[in-house]
Parts: sequence; structure tokens; C-alpha cells
Amino acid sequence: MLKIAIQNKGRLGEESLSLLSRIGIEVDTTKRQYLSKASNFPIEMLNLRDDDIPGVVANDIAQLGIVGLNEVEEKGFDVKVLKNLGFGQCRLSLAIPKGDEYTGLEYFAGKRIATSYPNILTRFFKEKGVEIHPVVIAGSVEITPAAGMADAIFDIVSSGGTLISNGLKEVEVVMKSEAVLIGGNSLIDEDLKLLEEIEFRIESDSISRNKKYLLMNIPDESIEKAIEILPSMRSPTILPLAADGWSSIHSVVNASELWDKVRQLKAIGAEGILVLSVDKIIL
Ligand code: PRT
Ligand code: ZN
Repeated sequence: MLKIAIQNKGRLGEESLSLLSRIGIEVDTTKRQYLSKASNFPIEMLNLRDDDIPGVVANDIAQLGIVGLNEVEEKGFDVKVLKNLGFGQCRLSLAIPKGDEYTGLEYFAGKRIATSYPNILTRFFKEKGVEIHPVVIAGSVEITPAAGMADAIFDIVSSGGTLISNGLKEVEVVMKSEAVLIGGNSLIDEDLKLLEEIEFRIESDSISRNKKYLLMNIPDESIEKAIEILPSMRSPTILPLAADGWSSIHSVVNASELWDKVRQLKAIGAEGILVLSVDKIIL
């Protein structure tokens, strides 16, 4: 039976389960045991700490995993990154006390840098030819400069709020990260078929995210202009209305462009505009 390792709680746990549910893999989430089985797909979930996921996949205890790219890079196990999943976005950055003048990477020469990601940090500075002293710490990295334990930090940043409230400023982004689907190197044929199905479903889910379905009535003389405003998957669907001289147009647009499109469509006479969420797009 195919196993997928996901974070048992933390920042990625909920989103991982929500992704599985969106792709039609149902798991009983009321009992978060170490191992849970999907009710409608031949897959079992291994609920683990995120730190353990790359190793568990590399050792074929689970064949797939959902984990931050930062963990994959830090642990350095032999796993394949199969897909970016579009959640858990963050960056691994260097930050220094906000009053210090930043002079470029040379600033860090000989400095103590606190981090939970010593491998990525050491690799980065080795490549740059700058010698630093990593201070490995499991949590609360951001308090170490004020506590006198380090001169700078290398940590995950998302909004930047934690840095600001600890009197630090971000000076270099070393890597960008998000949740990724990883796979081991020893998938048997039967697993590969299931993996293909999972990847296909994730792809459909990710295409439909951030898309909106638009329906509206439009005077026939504005149809040409509406088609220019609404590039659709192939072309917009146009249906005549019972009322003479009017048609109904259906199309899919990017959510980020929605209001801009709506304004343009209203300007050419569109009425009764309906905006619907898109559940899945199968190309
Ligand atoms: O218990 P377990 O070991 O499973 O969990 P964990 O505590 O090690 O990890 P968790 O749940 O905090 O994070 C899991 C993954 O989420 C990380 O490996 C990243 O890939 C991703 N992620 C996304 C983040 C953040 N955003 C994030 N903001 N992980 C941690 N943070 C922390 C960061 O460490 C810092 O303390 O949030 C703070 C910064 O946030 P801002 O918004 O103030 O900048
Ligand atoms: Zn962890």
C-alpha cells in the first residue's frame, strides 16, 4: 500500500490534508494517529514531524511526502521533488540587528550566525568563500542576537513581523521555499500508477486555484469586444438569450484580473455579471 508522510500538525498539516481532500482523497481527520488510511483511495498517511519526512521517504518507509523545500534541502536525503504545491511559502534569510550597517556578505565574516538550518547556511557561505561560525539552535532563533548568543541569524521569514519585533532586519534571501510533494527512488510499477493519478489531480487542482468563472449578459454588438477582454481556455462560450439582441457569455479568468475585467465588461454594456468559484479544471 502506498504511504504518504505528512506533517502531523504545524504549519503544513492542515493544508496537506486540505490538498488531499481537494483531490478526492478522504481521511478521517478526527483521529490524528501516527498512521491513518484513506477511505476511498489505496493510500495511507504517516503523520510525522516535518523534520522526519525527507528521511522516511528516502528510506522507503513512505513512498511520498509533503514537506517544506527548506527541510528537503537541509536534510540532503536522496529524494525527488515531484511538485510545488503552492502553500507554505516562505524564505530562508539572513538577518542582522537593525542598527547595524550592512556592507554585503563580507559583513558576516567571522560572525556567529544562529540557525536551525546549518547545512544550507554552511553550504551558502562556503560557495561565497566567506568563513562564518554557525550556532545551531532548535527554536527561537530570532532572540539569539539580543541574548548575546549570536551576531546574526539565518531563519525562515514569512511576513517579516518576527524579525521586526526582535529588532532585526532581513539583509539577504538565501532560498525561497514552499510545500513540495517528494518521492523516493524505489517506486514500484503499481505505486507509479497511483503517483501519476495523484499528480494529475494535483495539477487540476492547482490550475483551478485562483480562477473564477464569469457569466454575464451582453448586447450582441459588444460580443467582439467582450471576446478580446476574455481570453478563455479555448474561447468564451456565447449563447443567445430569449431577449432579442442579447447573448450570454461564459468564461474563466484569473482571480487577480477579475475586477479589472469586470470594469471593462461593464463599460461595454455587460449586465447581470455572475462570478463563481471554480472547483476543478481538467485540461
Ligand atoms: O513540530 P514540527 O517539527 O513538525 O514543526 P516545526 O515547528 O519544525 O515547523 P512549522 O510547523 O513551524 O513549519 C513547517 C514548515 O512551514 C516550515 O518548514 C516551512 O517550510 C513552512 N513555513 C512557512 C514556516 C513559515 N512559513 C514561518 N513563518 N515555518 C516557520 N515559520 C516561522 C519562522 O521560523 C519564524 O519563527 O515563523 C516565524 C517567522 O514568521 P513571520 O511571518 O513573522 O516572518
Ligand atoms: Zn520541525
